[in-house]
Amino acid sequence: MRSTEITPDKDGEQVTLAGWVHEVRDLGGLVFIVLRDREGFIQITLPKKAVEREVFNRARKISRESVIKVEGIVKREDKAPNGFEIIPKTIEVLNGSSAPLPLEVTEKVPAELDTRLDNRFMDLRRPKVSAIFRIKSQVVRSIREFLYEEGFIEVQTPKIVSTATEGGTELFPISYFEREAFLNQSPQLYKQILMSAGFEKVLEIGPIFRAEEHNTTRHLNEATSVDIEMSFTDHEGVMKLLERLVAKVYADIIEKCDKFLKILEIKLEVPEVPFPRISYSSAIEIASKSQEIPWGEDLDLQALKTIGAEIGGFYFITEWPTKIKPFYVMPFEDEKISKSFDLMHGYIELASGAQREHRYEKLVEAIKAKGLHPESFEFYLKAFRYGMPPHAGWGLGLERFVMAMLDLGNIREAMIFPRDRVRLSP
Ligand code: AMO
Repeated sequence: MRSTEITPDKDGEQVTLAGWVHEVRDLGGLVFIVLRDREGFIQITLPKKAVEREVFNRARKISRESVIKVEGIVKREDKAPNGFEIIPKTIEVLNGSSAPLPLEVTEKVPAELDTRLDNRFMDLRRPKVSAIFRIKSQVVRSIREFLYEEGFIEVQTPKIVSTATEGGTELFPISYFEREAFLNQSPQLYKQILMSAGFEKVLEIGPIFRAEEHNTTRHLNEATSVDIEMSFTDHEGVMKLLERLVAKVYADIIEKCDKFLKILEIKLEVPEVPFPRISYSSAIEIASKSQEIPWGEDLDLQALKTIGAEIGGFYFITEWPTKIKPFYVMPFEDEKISKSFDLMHGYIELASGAQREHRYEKLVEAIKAKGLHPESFEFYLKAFRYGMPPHAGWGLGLERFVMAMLDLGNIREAMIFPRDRVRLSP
């Protein structure tokens, strides 16, 4: 049984529970064990006179964080947390824990993030930490349900590839038999090829690898991307889909993860749709309050902080200069500007997307204009010569999304086993 399956009205019933010893309080004639399982805490009460001597003596010596199995009787007790306690008949130590512990689970003592990550198995026993991943799990489930409902087909594309897709960040090279290969930065090229294949709406949730040199609170070297691509639509169409998805996920989390939001002491509200849209040109104007950004340059952290402070919440920055976006974005008639957007939350970029260039000649030109070689992209370009429909899509960073939703100060808090510039283990 799990802790949440027991209620005070089970008074008198026999139950079997298993979990970790969160705390042992020895008051001489009375011993309390706080048992922790996946769902919560249960008080095991051992009055010296009411339990067998052997059980009593063993219980007071069990080390914290040992795994135990308890068989006992439920007793209604108003003073106990949840209104009941368990009077044990037997307590079996399934596996004892060593001492001292590498990390305090009770959350009474704060620990450095590095110590926590080094001992992540123990850190994840903390209810506040595990609540984040219970919510993340529901976020993924809600995203899937929403997109399946919209007719998307879920696909898996290769993570071992021969070319780059996104400019800007570096690739991780790997040895692939006698050749060099790379870990994929994004499923971009493959999801587009699937538009030529006639799939019309595809979804992928998978890892992306970015050799970001800098350690920041917003970057991981391995992150999870929610990617969609959709035919016969434009950038506006996929922006509307994205904001509806965000609102739906928030509504689901509020409805289904109330318990975990309470543990985290977070109150969520469903964001209002449509989200504000501001063009890149007006964004640099807002940013000019803190610094001058020449038109055509990317928005740095300081600029995004100024813009984020002014607009707040979710918003889109649209109409980016073509030259700072990847080759696959479609320019407007005024080719300096592209049909691209970023979804922001405060100063953090959560997603980017665009209508794509589906015209073969224009696409080849755009690849060349970035100093890249069309021959390296032949596997991709081929799909554009035999009937590629107009299409658009986006990629949403899952950890950034969870970070924004739960107001986490560091993206590492939203990844169970994060990879960064220095961390490759656990
Ligand atoms: P982009 O490179 O902007 O776009 O990535 C999409 C989203 O992925 C997340 N992300 C990251 N999260 C954590 N750490 C990182 N190092 C990291 N890099 C990216 C961000 C970002 O907004 N192919 C396009 C998407 C598209 O146009 O469909 C792309 O990859 O949240």
